[in-house]
Amino acid sequence: MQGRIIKSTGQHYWIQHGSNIIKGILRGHMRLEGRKTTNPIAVGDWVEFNLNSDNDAQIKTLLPRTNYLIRKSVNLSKQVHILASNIDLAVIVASWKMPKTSSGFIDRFLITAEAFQIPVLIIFNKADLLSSDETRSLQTLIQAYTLLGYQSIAVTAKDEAGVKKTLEPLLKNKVVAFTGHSGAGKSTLLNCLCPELKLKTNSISDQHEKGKHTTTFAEMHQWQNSSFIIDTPGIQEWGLIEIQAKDLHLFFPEFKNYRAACRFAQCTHSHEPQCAVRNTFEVEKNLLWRYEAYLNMLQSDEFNWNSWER
Ligand SMILES: Nc1nc2c(ncn2[C@@H]2O[C@H](COP(=O)(O)OP(=O)(O)OP(=O)(O)O)[C@@H](O)[C@H]2O)c(=O)[nH]1
Ligand SMILES: [Mg+2]
Ligand SMILES: [Zn+2]
Repeated sequence: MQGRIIKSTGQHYWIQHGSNIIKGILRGHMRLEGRKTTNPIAVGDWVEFNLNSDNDAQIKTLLPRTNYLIRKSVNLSKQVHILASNIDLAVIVASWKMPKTSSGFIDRFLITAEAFQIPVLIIFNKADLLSSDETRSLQTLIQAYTLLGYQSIAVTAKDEAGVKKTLEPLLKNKVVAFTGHSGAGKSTLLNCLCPELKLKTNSISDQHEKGKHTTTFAEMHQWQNSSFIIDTPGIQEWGLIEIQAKDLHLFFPEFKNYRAACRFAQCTHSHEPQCAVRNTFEVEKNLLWRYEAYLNMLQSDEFNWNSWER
């Protein structure tokens, strides 16, 4: 029997099989095979399973994934985690404040999605909290991401009808994954789209202006006939994984038109003479911040420099 994982607690899995939802567990060997990640089976995965005499599922095979969103934590545990798989659209719910989403976090999300060519949408939520100066700065950032080819918009969940009108055409008839920091408003936005879901939400902590990790397990919610959204628990950091330093530049779409003009075929676009990428972005100042973000990432310890091949 085949089905799709719609919820996982790590211990238990819920599988959509036709119109039924079956609770199941993993066969032991699968836990071992997936030991690279904290979750060998992720929400969105297609699996093969058997039913035991109590009508519980035993998951025996993971079917090949078309894509997935993967990250590692940057803290000491360095845990690797698949947020969702087999998706049509990856959405980052970001907020300018309460909590602040850094551009480094957004860039790492974009690079991860680029690795599988997953279409993305950047939603800047909580527009109601911004001063007019902050609104102007946000508009500049939105224009910059749009220029790079990433659809990005500002919304406020305070305006439920506005959210529905803006997001419905962008999200319907797709399998969409929502990710972002805790407290950015992922579950609140989903409730705007489909109030019947009644997803739990929680206020931001007064002291740290951070979320309280209200959503604890990833879960795929059907909100229209053929529309699905995976709500995921908020994450603090987005460490890159499965990407080598020498390939990082491939995931910056704005470099594409210039790379071939670099003097060296293996140019890292950092220190080499006659680098067309560096020459371009040092002149075109409006995207210099992304080039600088690239240089910062290259130097970060996310990459294993031993694997650098020249
Ligand atoms: N002012 C304002 N508050 C919002 C907006 N969207 C969400 N909130 C509030 O922000 C808080 C956190 O929202 P949640 O939907 O729980 O955030 P989340 O991203 O699901 O967080 P986790 O489940 O912890 O990952 C709640 O108190 C929401 O009411 C918004 O657009 N404006
Ligand atoms: Mg939530
Ligand atoms: Zn170069």
